[in-house]
Amino acid sequence: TQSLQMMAVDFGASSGRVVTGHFDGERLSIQEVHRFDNEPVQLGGRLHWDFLRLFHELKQGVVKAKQQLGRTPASIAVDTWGVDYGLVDPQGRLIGNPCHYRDLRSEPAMQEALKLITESELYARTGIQSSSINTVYQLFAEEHLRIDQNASDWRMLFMPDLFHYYLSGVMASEYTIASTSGLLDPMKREWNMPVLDALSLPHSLFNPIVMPGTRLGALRSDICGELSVDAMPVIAASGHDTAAAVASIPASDSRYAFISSGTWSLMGIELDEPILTERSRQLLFSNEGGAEGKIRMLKNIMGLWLLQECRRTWAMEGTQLSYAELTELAQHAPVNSSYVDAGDAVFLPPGGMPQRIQEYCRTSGQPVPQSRPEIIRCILESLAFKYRQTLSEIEELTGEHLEHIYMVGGGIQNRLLCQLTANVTGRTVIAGPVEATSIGNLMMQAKAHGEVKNLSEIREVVRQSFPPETYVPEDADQWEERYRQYYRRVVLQQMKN
Ligand code: ADP
Ligand code: LRH
Repeated sequence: TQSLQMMAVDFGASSGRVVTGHFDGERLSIQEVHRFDNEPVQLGGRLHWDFLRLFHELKQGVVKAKQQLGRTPASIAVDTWGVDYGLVDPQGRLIGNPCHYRDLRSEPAMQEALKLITESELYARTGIQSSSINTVYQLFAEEHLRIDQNASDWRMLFMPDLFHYYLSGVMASEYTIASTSGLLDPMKREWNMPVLDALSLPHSLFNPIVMPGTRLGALRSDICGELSVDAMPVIAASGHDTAAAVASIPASDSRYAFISSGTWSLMGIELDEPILTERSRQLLFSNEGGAEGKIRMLKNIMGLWLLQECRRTWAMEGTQLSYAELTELAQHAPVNSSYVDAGDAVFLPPGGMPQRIQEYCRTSGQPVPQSRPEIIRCILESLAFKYRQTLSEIEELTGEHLEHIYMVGGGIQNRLLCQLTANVTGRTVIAGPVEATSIGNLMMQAKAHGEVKNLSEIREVVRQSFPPETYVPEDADQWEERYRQYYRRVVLQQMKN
């Protein structure tokens, strides 16, 4: 084994970072060389990602990575959030800035698409939970793709594929990111032709699927010249951030649920085959693709988006608060007795989050949280209760008892949420690493270099390199009682509506 120095670019929905990784054959060490905000831009009535700015940040990261390592890294790979894409013409020009999955255009498109294929059929064919953010509905919203002749030779590239294309000149769709779209056959792990045809989506839009760990090509010579770096390999490691995070869970057994905690909370379990039943559809579980063809059966829960948006609103009102300060406020909040459903699509769009949370409590007949500490406390407890509900659904669907919960991602820096999760679920929470996504990205590159053989070796390396923190459940009886209160106020209430 040689010593391997690589770089990973991880674009999350709220921030991005560029990390170098040094793998000595047994352990991985990482260093963050560049971090930046990822702020969407509302323009002309549409919510966009600022792709050019993000590409600029990526290039800054390449320069800083070379500076830090003293040479060009052995390879580069990009991962991003799911479902979003850019369109390019035959000359490789980007057709507009990619739209944000929270843009409102896809909600009516979803309703239209479901007139052509039922939700049950779509789920049976793709195994993806019903949500307006899914690529399938976003593409359906782009009517010109179906009717405009000029669009007949355009190609669709998911965000990591789009970065990889502009880095290497190679067009491909990496399997894990493609698996978030609602356009794949989860059994064959290929584009789902009957679904494309039902919605008249042109086959020509779609690129070949490549498996995680595929070398796409070398860094383009113009970029090498611009940044003074060598033509390092560009690797489609694990394009979907959540898939990369799950690959680096430091577990040695399989009896666990995971929560990848960032803007979203993705809670689920790793399986060999998808679950495509009517029950898993009703419970809103997705079957996404993982490393080595594994299936990530998981649920998208609103996650810390609820807190991010409150923070943004309060900043616009003139109070800038760090995440540490927000958590501190919740720590000293009065006892909470109001909850929201952290899976409810009413929380999907940006704007006015504190008011939307208050409105949810009001219309569901609960006390309305007034102060900022009360609102934060309501968010964090609602997330923990949603995790417990989701855990029992996973156990129902798989027939397994899951002994512990692995939590990874930036959200585990909220230690209050980790402890609440342990208390409410009554399961031990094993938290870490914070940078699971970048680590998964780097270790999938190491695999492509032939330096580790498989997923269990990857997880062994992560275990040795980044010791996790354990949270033991406390006050079981009190939280059991509170969960019943949540169940009555949120879950049963919804069943009635
Ligand atoms: P994404 O990849 O989706 O952009 P991250 O994994 O970076 O998200 O996680 C971001 C979240 O982590 C924030 O919404 C915030 O709630 C939480 N977070 C970040 N830093 C801290 C901190 N110092 N204390 C508590 N929570 C934090
Ligand atoms: C988390 C994530 C998640 C969803 C969402 C759109 O960053 O990738 O798994 O796909 O973004």
